[in-house]
Amino acid sequence: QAAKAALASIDLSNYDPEQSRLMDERCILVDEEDNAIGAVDKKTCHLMENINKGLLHRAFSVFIFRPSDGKLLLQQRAAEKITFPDMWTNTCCSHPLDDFDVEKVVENQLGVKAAASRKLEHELGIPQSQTPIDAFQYLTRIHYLAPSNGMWGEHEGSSLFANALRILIDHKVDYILFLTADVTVVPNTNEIQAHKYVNKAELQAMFQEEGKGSNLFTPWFKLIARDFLFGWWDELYRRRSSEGKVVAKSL
Ligand code: DMA
Ligand code: MN
Repeated sequence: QAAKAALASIDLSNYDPEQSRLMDERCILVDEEDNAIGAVDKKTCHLMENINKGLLHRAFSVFIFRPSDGKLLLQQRAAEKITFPDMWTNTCCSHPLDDFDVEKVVENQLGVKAAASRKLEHELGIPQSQTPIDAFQYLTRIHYLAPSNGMWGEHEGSSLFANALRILIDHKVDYILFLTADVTVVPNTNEIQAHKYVNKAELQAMFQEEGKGSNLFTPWFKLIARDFLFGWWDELYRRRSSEGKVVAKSL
């Protein structure tokens, strides 16, 4: 009831019609232990009023690495995006949907992997044949929380969320997925305005340029990069050099 009232108060008519339509997608609501407890549309999930009441949903962040040189594929979000427009970020982020039975499967993280394959095609035009479900490597889950006062909060999560992070206007359990694959990118310009491959040094340089130019990054990507990504990336390079192929460390 309160959620409905909050929802009614937000008018999306000034936003891009396609992105407004996508706000009706139904995300999977979860409890603090990541058990599915219901479903609600994406708009409701991202309203601060509801987040402050503890509403939590399931999401994923994919990182694609190119086998030949281990570079990471970044995307720059389209100006049309309602949340975090124009920002550079990891290869693809979105949510497994309650609308599809396969995306609700918890075993072996099949649901989020299926959603990742679907959204890589939707956002970057990567054929799903290039992103088979069993090629994704699941690393960990991260608990993001948006605190009510808009400032960074202190960690107080359960043991499942020992590595909890907090970002603004979001409250989600985010599954981190790696994929090492050669992919064909045909951008959906309603979703992304640019993409590029970077190595660690190039990404560090982009972070250092931030603020001076247009290299603004999403908050979750900065936090994942700061706390996890560079370590995982090292591991990926180390294994590549010792085994002759790129694989990510499974945590
Ligand atoms: C949301 O991604 C998910 C995370 C982990 C930030 P998004 O804003 O790109 O959602 P969508 O692709 O559904 O628009
Ligand atoms: Mn997305």
